Amino acid sequence: MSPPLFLVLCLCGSIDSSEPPLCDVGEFLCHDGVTCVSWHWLCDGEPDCPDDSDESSDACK
Ligand SMILES: [Ca+2]
Repeated sequence: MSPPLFLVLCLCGSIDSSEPPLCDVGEFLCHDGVTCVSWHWLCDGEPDCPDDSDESSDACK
């Protein structure tokens, strides 16, 4: 009966990133990994990322 540590680790892993921050706070990193767009542009009906990932279903959930 172990506690759900994987949940904690998962949450911490998403916050304590080992990668350098590519985007400023309030920006969304496109799935291409290099393009940052404002969160205000997320799911606004117009693709702002080169790969349209700001309008993808997982970004707009
Ligand atoms: Ca957009």
